[in-house]
Amino acid sequence: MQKQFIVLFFILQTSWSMSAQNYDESMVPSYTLPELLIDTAGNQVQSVAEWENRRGQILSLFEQHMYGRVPDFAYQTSHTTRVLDAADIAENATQEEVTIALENEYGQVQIIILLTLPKNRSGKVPVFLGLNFQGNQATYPNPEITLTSNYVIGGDQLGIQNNKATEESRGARASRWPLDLILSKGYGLATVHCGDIDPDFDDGFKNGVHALLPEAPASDQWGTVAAWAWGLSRVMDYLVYDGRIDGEKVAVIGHSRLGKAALWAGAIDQRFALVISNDSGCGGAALSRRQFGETVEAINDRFPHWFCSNFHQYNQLENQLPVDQHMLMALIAPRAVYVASATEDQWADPKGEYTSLYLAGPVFNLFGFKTLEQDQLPPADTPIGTDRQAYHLRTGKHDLTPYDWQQYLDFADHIGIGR
Ligand code: GTR
Repeated sequence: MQKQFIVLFFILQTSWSMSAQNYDESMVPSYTLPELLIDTAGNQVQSVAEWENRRGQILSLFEQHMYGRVPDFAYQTSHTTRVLDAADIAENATQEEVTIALENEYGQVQIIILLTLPKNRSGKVPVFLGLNFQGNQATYPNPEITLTSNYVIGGDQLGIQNNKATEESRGARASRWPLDLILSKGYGLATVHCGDIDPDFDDGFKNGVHALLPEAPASDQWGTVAAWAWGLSRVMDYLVYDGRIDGEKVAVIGHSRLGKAALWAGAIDQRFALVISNDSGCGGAALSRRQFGETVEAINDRFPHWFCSNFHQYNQLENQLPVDQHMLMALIAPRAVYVASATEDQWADPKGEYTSLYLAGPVFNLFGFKTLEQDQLPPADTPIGTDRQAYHLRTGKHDLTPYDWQQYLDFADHIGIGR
């Protein structure tokens, strides 16, 4: 009886919160985006040098009002490597776990990188780096991979019980990480469980990397998305150090909330050569001002820990945000950015995701790159792109699929990362 009541409550609550969302294009309010190329002094940005200055201004605005800046703190870092047998791919690849330990007087955080590198290429290896949701063991069915002991989201069908990964979770998310395809194209894959960096629940910032600081973040300091992005940079520190890897050819990729983190990591850390947002939606690639699908209020209500607390001031006040997501795309220039959406993922607002990518064009243009020609969302399953910006709308649901990967790998080849 009690269970039925809980289920009913959940359905009512879900349908209530969904019905409060807009999925009707004609209901998108009229909006004016903040100017990308007019700096805070009111001057038009006309050169790369002027853009570098403007870039700094935009980065600070995102830090202060949305993702939160990383506070200064000291810690020591070290790493250890454990080579895995990886019997079924051993002919073509090596697989290992590299554990990065970050430590200070307040605690220790261990970030375990599952690193798989192809054997079939000479020279340094280009690598895709992406956080995963359910633990490294869920990305590939190798029984030697450490079963994460950190908090995971997901249910029985993924082998997760009470936010703990069980043996059943091994390989449960392998479809999101098509290792054979990635390796066959000559790329390596580095993946890390996001919960190693910051477990994805609202605990007042007492766990994950936040626990290396004595105080909870101030209103303009990092939430969980910024912590994940910071963690991606710590993994990047390792990748550029590892002599087998080409540190100039690392693509950072993320799906959904982890796509938000990939974009923010790519914006802050200019070492990433390619930044890939898969279905990242609100707080990721989608323009906030469209208020289509997930809104600022909806995301802050359900995930109060993702962004800095200043961002909560913009619930239902998107028009007052000093930034919008086309500016996030522009921060990645002149490096490459790929945005992808899915037809059945209206919650993430495919049109808003494409539009922000398109509107960043003038900054890529400053660097001498062509801009995307069409301002309208392209038809499904028709990837489009320039040498620095690319997009596709996949038929189907909110997910990261081999089709998506195929496009990312092709684009990485196109821009020369695979060479
Ligand atoms: C949803 C959330 C989205 C997206 C997604 C995910 O519940 O509203 O912003 O991040 O989760 O990460 O799968």
